[in-house]
Amino acid sequence: MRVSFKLKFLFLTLVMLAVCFCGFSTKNISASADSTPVSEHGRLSVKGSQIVDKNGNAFQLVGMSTHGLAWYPEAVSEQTMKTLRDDWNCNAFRLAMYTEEYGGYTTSSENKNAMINRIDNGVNIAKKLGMYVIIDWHILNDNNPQTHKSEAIDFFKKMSAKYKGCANVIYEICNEPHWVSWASDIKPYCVDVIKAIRNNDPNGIIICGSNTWSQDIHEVLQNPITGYKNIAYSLHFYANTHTQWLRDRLADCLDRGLCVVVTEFGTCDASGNGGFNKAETDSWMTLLQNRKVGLFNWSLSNKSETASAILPGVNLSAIKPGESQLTQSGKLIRSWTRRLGRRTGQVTISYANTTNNAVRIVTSRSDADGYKVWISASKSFPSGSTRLAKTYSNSQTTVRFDNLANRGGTYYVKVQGYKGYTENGKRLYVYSTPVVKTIKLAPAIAANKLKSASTTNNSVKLNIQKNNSADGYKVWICADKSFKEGASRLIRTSSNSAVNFSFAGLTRPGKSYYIKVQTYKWHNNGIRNQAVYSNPVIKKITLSPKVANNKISSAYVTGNSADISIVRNTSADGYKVWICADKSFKEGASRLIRTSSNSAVNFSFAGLTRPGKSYYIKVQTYKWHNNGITTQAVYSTPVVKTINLAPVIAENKVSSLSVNGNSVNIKILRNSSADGYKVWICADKSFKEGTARLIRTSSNSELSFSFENLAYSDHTYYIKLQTYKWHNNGITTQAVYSEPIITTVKTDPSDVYEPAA
Ligand code: IDC
Repeated sequence: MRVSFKLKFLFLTLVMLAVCFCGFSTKNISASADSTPVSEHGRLSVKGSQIVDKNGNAFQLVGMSTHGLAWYPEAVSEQTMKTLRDDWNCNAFRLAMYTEEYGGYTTSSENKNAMINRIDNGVNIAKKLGMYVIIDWHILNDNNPQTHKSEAIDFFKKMSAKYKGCANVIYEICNEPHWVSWASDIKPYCVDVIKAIRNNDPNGIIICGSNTWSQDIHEVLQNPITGYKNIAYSLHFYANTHTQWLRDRLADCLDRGLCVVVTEFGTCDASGNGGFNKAETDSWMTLLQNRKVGLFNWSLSNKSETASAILPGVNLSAIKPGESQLTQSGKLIRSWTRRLGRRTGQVTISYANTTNNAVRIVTSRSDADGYKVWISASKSFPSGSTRLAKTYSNSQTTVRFDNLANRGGTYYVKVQGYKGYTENGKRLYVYSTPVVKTIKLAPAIAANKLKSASTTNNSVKLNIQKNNSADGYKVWICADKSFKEGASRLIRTSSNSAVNFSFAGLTRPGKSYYIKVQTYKWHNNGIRNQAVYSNPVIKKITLSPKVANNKISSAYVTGNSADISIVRNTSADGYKVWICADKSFKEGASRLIRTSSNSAVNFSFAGLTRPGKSYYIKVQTYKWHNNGITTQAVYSTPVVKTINLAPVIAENKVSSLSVNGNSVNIKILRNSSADGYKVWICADKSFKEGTARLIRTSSNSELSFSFENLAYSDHTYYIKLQTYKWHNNGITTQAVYSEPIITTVKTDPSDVYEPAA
């Protein structure tokens, strides 16, 4: 059993692999087809110094910041953002909406409306692509956030009312305050804006700026905003201006529990132009990678300045995958985002099937190099008692754990997709967010038993044992042991009380079939509702042979009896013959004679009560047959015939007798409905053949009978008279007789013998 099951599984796996390799390419599967950063990670939140995803796992935001939405709105296009997502591995982008500079939000009501439209457009694209998006209130010239506080509150009220349910959106409420005080300017501003947002949106992450162009996060640490959850702080750096001292500050603040996001950084001077510095940028990126700090590079524009990622003249709304349209800064940033944002696509358990000691898991398919599936009886997956199965291609999504110790018990299964890459000669892996599910092994279902079977030459009736805890049974019949679909027939019940199964119309009389019985029960394994089966019980069943019809060969009836003779069938084990006044042959109303040998072919029914009337005779030949389960009788098709009992023939009478020596002359009365008469004479009452003499007429008008030269003189002779009539009893034409009338006559003594003249 075990071996064949394993072989079957191996075979299935090979077939599946073959299908995968022949049917379609396993390459070029975009994770985006099924899952997106937001569909995988859901609503983000702040946990200590870390941004975490919906599962509580550390999550690093990786993306680009737009330049000012007023300058370069065309960068916010679906095509460009899709390139960032799928080629750059960005999971987020930032919408920088200047407040004062060049067409900024506060500069006119026209500009304000234009900005709101561009933010909405950006959020819609983020939603469509499943990317996170920062709505950035980009103060800069307006160094003190208090300057436009009421506009900021109004703006964020609108945004939070609109996007409160949207997991994509992150609010950044003051880009870069400077020359002000954290405690008395920035913090109070932030608290007021936070209040406004929280009135609508209780959960969205809010990022606050700090003094000195968002570098003074250490001041925040002394005096953080309290009473609100999901608050983070921004740190901005430009790699050629802000170096190790600012990295040390970041590391220190993180160590002390401040949640920091680098919502803006450049690879160059703080001016945004000149001083491209790869080495410092790499040092920063390494720190951010190690600490999983979110990062947004300035900027997604084609302006001719060092910070721009895109070459001048390139159409910003249609950035293509690859490096060809990128500046040196863009190339460096892309090389980092491709590493940091690398993902496998979310993997989960899409199907599970259990037995009482094994489970087969099918994971969803993603852009992974393979899948790892752990199983453990403990949710903590302790290394000693956890088993791991790994696949090596993204199309190989099935793993199986056999021989689990806790039969019918509960297990935990953890699933992750993985993808390998090489960095600095080292092989590294990125994993999808682990998904843990509870799996309940199937209960054991007791095997069922075939209790009895009865066959005909083209049908089988089965009776199985009832299993009160089952949800139903499956019973198959097949001419061979394969039970292949198409070649086998199946009856499935949906209740445990249906225990009788009939297969009719089978085509091989006298031949063997196989019956498979399984009991099943519905079982929720944690992933789906599945049927659990007992071990199959397979039995061979042999259809009955055809038993030839029998024939009634002759019948003889009287007015109250019927004698039936049938043709002998030498291969039979006996016969059953019924008689009944009607065709029902109901028990009680019919009489049955059963023989137990094929040589008893004569059947007599006496004491019938309806002379001259019809009865029905049914004849069946039977044979004992062991069908594999039960020994049963097999019958021929019944043959039913009508039989007519004899009518009553009136007795006749001798009207005169005359004796002449040793001769007797008899006259009888005529019976006009008879077909003739029989008259015997005998020296004794025996009327034995040989000793009796008989005269038979064949018409009812011959009424005179002479017996001459009787052997004994002076002797009392017996005369028997019977009237007869031809009668078709349904099977045979026979004579029917009246009751015999016996009279006596005495021959003359020899001395009074008068010889004939
Ligand atoms: C710069 C742009 C530049 C634009 C200028 C407007 O790169 O094209 O003319 O703003 O004032 C920041 C700011 C960001 C700056 C950037 C570079 O947040 O708006 O963009 N920078 O100076 N802080 C530090 C550097």
